[in-house]
Amino acid sequence: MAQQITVTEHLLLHQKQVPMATGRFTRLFNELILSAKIIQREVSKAGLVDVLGFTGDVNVQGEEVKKLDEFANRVLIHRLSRCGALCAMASEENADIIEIPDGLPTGDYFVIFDPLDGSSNIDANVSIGTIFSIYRRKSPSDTRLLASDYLQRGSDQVAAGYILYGSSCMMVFTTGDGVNGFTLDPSVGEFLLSHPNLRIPEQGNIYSVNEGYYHYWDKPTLDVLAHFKAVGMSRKKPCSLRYIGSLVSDFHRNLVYGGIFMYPSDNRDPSKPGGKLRLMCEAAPMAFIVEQAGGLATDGVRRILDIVPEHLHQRVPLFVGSRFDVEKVREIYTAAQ
Ligand code: AHM
Ligand code: MG
Repeated sequence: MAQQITVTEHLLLHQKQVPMATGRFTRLFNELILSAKIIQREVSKAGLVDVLGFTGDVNVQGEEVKKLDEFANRVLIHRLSRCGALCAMASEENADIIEIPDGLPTGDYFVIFDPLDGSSNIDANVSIGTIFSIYRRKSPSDTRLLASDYLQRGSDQVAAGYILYGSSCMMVFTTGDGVNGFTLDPSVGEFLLSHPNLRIPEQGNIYSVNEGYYHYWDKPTLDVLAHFKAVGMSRKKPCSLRYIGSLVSDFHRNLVYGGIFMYPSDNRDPSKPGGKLRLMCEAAPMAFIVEQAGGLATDGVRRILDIVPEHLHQRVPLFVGSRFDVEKVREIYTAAQ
């Protein structure tokens, strides 16, 4: 049996070693952990929607019951507002910055999250996830929050992680000192350290991409695909294609087995030249995690963690995973420039 260290114990031990970690950071994390448990409880009942009467229905208190992604968003906003560690927060579901309501204690951290990524998969009982990314504001606490306090490059993240609502519920995160995975033991209601010091294999045998968009891609992207399908590159056989269509699940599988997840830009919608995924609440946290696990993340040319966001919901092409595989992608795009 692995050591039974809870995620909270792990944070407290970690806090002793890392001077930047304060009690406030732990409080922020504790609210994330509690939110994850609450969201997991509802996600596990998703198949009972028609039986118990969920979305669109009016509950006994006369309130309309929210869809799961709206529910997850509300839980996170409610809990995190009260942790006393935040100057503000942002969500994939909200256009603007979410301020901490007057009267509640504040702090220096900023968190941005995707409350329930891959939620279009819920009805098919496919694994989905919550992604979070934490920064520390740069301007003094007693001054007005500036855009530069939250539009920070990914390499400035203090912590990032995800919760995977899968066959088990897992929380995987980094505070810049490696990556650890915790599995929720439902019998005790605690996340226990199950995957200490996760390392992604240097090269994988899996590529994950929505290949249905093939005809929307440019030549370098087609060359990238050809590379992963080719026989005898640096591998003996072509890579396997695995694509769930749920970033947290696809990313997590590749983290454990090795491989590359790709969401390139395409010409489907000229208003979204950067592909579909969002820099701040999807690409940057995954990039921080993968680099801490020994992998890489690029938009094709640039390191994801070096990109300074221009706005909260900026989109970016994403290639993230095993080091050699991502390096190959970068080589192909760079040569095409
Ligand atoms: P969402 O944030 O609206 O859920 O969209 C993000 C999801 C990711 O989980 C997944 O990688 C991607 O969208 C799948 O998109 P597509 O259906 O275009 O392949
Ligand atoms: Mg999302």
